Amino acid sequence: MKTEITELLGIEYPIIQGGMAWVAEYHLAAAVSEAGGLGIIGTASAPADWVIDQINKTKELTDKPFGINIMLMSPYADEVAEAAVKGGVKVVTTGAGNPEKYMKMWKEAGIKVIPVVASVALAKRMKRCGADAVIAEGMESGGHIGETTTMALVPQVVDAVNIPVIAAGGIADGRGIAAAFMLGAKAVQMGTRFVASKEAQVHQNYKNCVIKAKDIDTRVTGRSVGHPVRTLRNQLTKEYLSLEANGATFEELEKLTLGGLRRAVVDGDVKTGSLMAGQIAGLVKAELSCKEIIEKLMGETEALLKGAKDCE
Ligand code: TUI
Repeated sequence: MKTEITELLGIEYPIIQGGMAWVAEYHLAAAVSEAGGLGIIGTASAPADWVIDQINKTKELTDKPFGINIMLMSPYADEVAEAAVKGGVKVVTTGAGNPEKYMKMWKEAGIKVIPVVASVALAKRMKRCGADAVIAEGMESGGHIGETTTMALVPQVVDAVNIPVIAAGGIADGRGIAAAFMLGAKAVQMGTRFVASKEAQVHQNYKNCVIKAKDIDTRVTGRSVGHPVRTLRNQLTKEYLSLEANGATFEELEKLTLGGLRRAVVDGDVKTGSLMAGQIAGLVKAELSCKEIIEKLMGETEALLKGAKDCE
């Protein structure tokens, strides 16, 4: 399936895997790229040597394009931004901030730069400083989120910039992908659906929580400290939200979430771990391989888009 994004990135299908902290390591990234999407290594708060190692391991598993996501709140963001160049990655996505200061370096290295934006203002700014595309991510997403929904954000970003827009947040099947195309997106980014994939090196307890989740099972913590994060509800979110309601300080709240992703992903501690997932978790019913996910979803999408054409 050809779109401006598949052409830009040299991939088969317009599906990009989210650069999820702790979850998006090389096995997952390579599996998504091998299946024809764009796999992404989520560098989160890791140092450059870990990132270089992950890039090398991904290259051992696939010859296809893949990218890395740089989490701009990371204390290692500067060295990881340089590691993208040294490691010869083709695509960089960014999250949780404004990547402007790295743009010149990445463009000179021939890297395709695709920032995640949560507003029209940042999308316009990214376009002006040379972004190749933007990912418009709605607040349905898991992890660190903005304020606006995918349905409202995507068409407004599409109208504001003349570079391709990738839709993210609340997409996990062919209906979501087809809807994103109707809003003007040229590809989608999905995270939650790939958390529950066979290749994700995520503790089975966490995957089972995604598979069992219902529509109303996510919570947003951290609004009071300016870092809203969406996760599946559990003991951690209950305690956090109650502390937040009682005016706890940043330090008190941090104590609860410190190491929370590791507890979820590595230890399978689904009570006190941070089970990042989007609102669409309720739609994820089974653990499939990345190839099965991509082929199933593209089949659904093509059928829906053909149906829409036949009605014209
Ligand atoms: O970055 C994400 N999602 C993430 S990052 C992350 S790591 C983390 N771990 C624990 C606590 C907090 C974070 C987990 N999930 N998504 C991309 C994204 N970027 N969503 C929203 C934004 C965003 C928001 C505001 C990007 C830019 C922005 O404004 C920047 C500016 O300067 O205007």
